[in-house]
Amino acid sequence: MNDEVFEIIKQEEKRQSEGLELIPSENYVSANVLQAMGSVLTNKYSEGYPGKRYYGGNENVDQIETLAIERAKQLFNADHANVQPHSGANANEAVYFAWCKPGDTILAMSLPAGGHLTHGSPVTRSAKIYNFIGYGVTASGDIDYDELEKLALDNEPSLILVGYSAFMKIPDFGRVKSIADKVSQQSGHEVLLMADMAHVAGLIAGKVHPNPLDHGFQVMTSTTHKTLRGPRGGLIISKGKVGNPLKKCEHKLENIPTLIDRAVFPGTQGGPLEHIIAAKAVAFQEDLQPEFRDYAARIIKNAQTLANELRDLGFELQGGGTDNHLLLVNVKSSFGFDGKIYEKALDLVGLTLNANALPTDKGGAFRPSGVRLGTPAITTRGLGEAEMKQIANWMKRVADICAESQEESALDNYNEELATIRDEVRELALAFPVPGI
Ligand code: DSN
Repeated sequence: MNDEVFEIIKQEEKRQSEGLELIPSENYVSANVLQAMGSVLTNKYSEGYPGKRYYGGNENVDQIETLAIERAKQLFNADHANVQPHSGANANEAVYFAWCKPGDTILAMSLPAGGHLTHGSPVTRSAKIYNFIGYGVTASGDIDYDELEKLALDNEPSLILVGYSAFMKIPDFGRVKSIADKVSQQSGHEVLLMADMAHVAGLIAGKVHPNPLDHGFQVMTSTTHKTLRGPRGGLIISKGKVGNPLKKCEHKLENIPTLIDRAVFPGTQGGPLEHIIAAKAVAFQEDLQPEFRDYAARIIKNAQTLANELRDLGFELQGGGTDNHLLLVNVKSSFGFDGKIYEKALDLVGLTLNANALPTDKGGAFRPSGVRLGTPAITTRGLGEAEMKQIANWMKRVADICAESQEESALDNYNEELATIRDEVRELALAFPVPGI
């Protein structure tokens, strides 16, 4: 094949192999997951659900989607799974659409506190349809449950959402359930409890993190490409009665699985991506194996080792450390420079992470005080305690360079030092091959 696209893909394989991926929402899939994604299933239209399609020729697709659904249910102890959302954003949008009317109130963690864009950021479509109210975190980095309760009782939301993309604690799902019960009693309406566990779904599947569905939540959304180590895509699982998605059903919590099916298709999406659904099925089977539990436990161990090392080297960590896969580092308070210059300098040495605002940042999305990093991807490659110490050490050497240069443009003056670190990172990275390459 001589299309230049394949040359660029080769360059990306090299970038991934020679660097270390510290973005907490990224991971590496297996060769089998890659193979399923690159299959002829992409040729097929299959609007509808297994056994209930609007096109012929779906006898194989039906079997694949059914496998994906059954495996997802088994992974999360759920009554129902919808494996069709093209992304986590689509999954969230479908749940809002399934349960809320325009103007309804949704209570969710605010973006600066660690929530996600799709949880009510004013720039999103959902925020123009629903009335989002944001709760925050305490100084210690945990959810501010007292504030959540007050906001819930004052505003009587239709939906309470626990979910985040920059939060390092384990949510108290039981406490949120009891708040939802109080709102229901006070308002007389049912409150949907939704958890967006995109970041930690693999930890839940690996049984090292509580499952919100075991603590009174009815719905959990996720992406499938983060800790679940599947293809880029979305997933919705739920508890309740599973009905016929082609027929209307009453707006009741017990019908949430069917309301969700109807909200995904035809509510918010068209034809499902069956090649991606096949890859989800393959990944879910991998996630059901005992080795995956070991992987999930190692993600947390590596994150905590990295946190301890960084703390010892003078990095100030939001919330003091981590209980999951993710760390937020306040580089501004630690060393005086912002997250953007640090992200850039680390990129130059082959350590990829992202600048991230901290709950205390005031509108600092473009020059945030922090960086966000995590261990799912490097744990997949087999890095362990010794390598976490090495990464912390490189991060400190790069931090020293940033502290001296202060400006991104001045990093050029440190090319030699950065190149030395780059060579060291490359050597270690190549000793831990990327799966599927
Ligand atoms: N972009 C993902 C993350 O990095 O957390 C969430 O959508």
